[in-house]
Parts: sequence; structure tokens; C-alpha cells
Amino acid sequence: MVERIRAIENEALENITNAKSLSDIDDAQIRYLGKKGLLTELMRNLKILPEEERRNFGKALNETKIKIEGLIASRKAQFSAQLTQNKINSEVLDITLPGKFIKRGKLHPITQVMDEMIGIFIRMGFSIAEGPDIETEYYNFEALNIPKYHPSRDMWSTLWINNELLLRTHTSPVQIRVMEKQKPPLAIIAPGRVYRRDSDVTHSPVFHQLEGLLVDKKITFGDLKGTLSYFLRQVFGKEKKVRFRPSYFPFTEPSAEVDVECVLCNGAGCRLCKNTGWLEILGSGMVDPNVFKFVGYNSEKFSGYAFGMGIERIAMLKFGIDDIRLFFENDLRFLEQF
Ligand code: 2NM
Repeated sequence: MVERIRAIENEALENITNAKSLSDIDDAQIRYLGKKGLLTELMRNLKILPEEERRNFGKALNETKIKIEGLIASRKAQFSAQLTQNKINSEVLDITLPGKFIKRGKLHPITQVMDEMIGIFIRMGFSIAEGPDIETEYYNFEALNIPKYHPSRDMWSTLWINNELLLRTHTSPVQIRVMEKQKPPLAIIAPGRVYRRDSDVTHSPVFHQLEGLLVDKKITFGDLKGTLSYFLRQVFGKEKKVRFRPSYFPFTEPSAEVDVECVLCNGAGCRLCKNTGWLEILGSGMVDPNVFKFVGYNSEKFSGYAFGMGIERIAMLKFGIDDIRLFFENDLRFLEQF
């Protein structure tokens, strides 16, 4: 019996040693160690042998099995090392090849200008406030001293949703909401989307505004002039002149519009500034005591200034764009320029 084992062992070791491929080794594994393998068959004979023969026979069988398993493992390792080496030899890695080009995204020009404007006010100590795009008549008009049927409502071509809800025509309702919740002193800006029934080369039904509000004791028109002059010089350059021109808004008294020297002709007069030399940039004024009454502020104790401007208009002037609709068409040939 032991001779039979030795014979199988010799055959197996020779077979595995001479194997030409991984599949030859797999075949050998099945032939000797598989479920119906030669050694496995002999194992089954163990239980029918007498006691002392069984011990010798079992020991020999085990030693043979371990030898074969060991050789199979080491030959398998050899073959897979060989395969890896073949791969390394045949595949060429050129580390000088250029990488895959990944196109880099950009911020929308309106976002870029808005971020720049916000940054200037943040550095002056203003905080950002936000509110809903869908507003009530109260916050968009009433609390801003614009009563129903008052002719000044014609200043905004309002998009109504129903009898009391509308798409906000300015971000001023945000400032009303903040004042309702927060006592002065207060310095906030309200950037965001606004909506008006308006559409031509300089008007879009959806556009962006940045408004601001500062309330404290003893705030004067001088504070308004200083802050807005500084802001406009940051945006358009220190060399540009600015001027304050009397105006009217229902929610401020006195009110002023602020002009900047024309970016195209530097004040000489051209088509862009309609030969005035000036560009109208923002509206502003001292908050009307009536507005303070709506939010419960004591206008004997506190005063404040407010202002508002269109972001698209400033972006058009900064980048020399003559049609507002280009901002909303998402044409990459346009957007990629910024
Ligand atoms: C403007 C011009 C002038 C303004 C006023 C207020 C508030 F809520 F304090 F009354 N918010 N925004 C304001 C003032 C807006 O935009 C051209």
C-alpha cells in the first residue's frame, strides 16, 4: 500500500514540476487532491484497514498530501509571478504623456459681480440678509410706505400671484423683515433675485438687486454719501467722479440717485451716457419715518440710510455688455469670456 502511495507521489511531483501552465497545475490538483482524486480515493480505504496498518498508511498519505500541496502552491506562485513579469515587459507606461484635460467651470458673470459687491460691504461691517422671493403685498409695498392705489406703485411693474401674494419687485421687504425682528444698531445688505413685468435690451423680468440698510443713533446723509462714494470707487475705480442728485422714493426722505462718470467716455459724453457724461447707478436716501413706524422703531431716537442697485446694470457697465438678455441665455460662447 505504501508503495502505491509513493508511486502516486512520484508521478504527481514530476507532473507538477513539468507543468507548462496554470491550467496544467489545476488539472494535477484535481487528479491527485480532487473529490475523486487518487489520494482522496486512498484516504477512503483508511477505515477498512487494520489498526496498525492504518497508522503507517495514514502517516504516509498525509506526508504525500502535504508535499503535493506545497509544490502546487509554489508552482502557482511561480506562474503568476511570470504572468506579472510578462505584463510589465509588454506594456509600456509613458509618464511623459499629457494628462486628460478637465474643463474648469467658472462662476456666472452676475455671480462674480455680486460676490465682488458683497465683499466690499462685508469689509465695511455689513451682514447679509435674505428673504422669500414670493412676498406679501404688506412687505413689498405697505410697510415701505407705498399704500394701495398710490400712484408711486407704478414705479414697479408688479407680477402678482393672487390678490395678496406677488413676486418681490425689490429686496426691500427683506430689510422690513429684519427690522421687525432686530433692534438698531443694524447694518445689512440684501442681495437677491427680483421680478418685474419688463423686457427689453436693458430690462429682464428676472434680475438681481443689492440693497442695503444702516440704522443707528445720529446717522446722517453724510454717512450715506461717504459709504456709497467709497463703494462706487471700489467698483469703478478711484479716479471716477460720483455725484448725488435729488430724487424721490416713497420709503426714503430725502432721496438721492447716485451717478458715476461714464465708463465709456470718462465724462466727455457719448451714446452710452446719452451725452450727459454720467451713468445712473443706484438709488438711496434716509429711511422715511413712516417706514420706521411700521417696524416699531422710534424715529426720534434712530435714523438710517438705505440704498438699492441693479447687479445686471453694473455688470453690463463693467464688462461692456449691451444686451441684458445675454446673461440669461446660458450660451457658453458668451459665458466663457468672463
Ligand atoms: C432703493 C433706494 C432707496 C430701500 C429702503 C429700504 C427700507 F426697507 F429700509 F425702507 N430698503 N431699501 C431703498 C431706498 C431702496 O432702491 C433703489
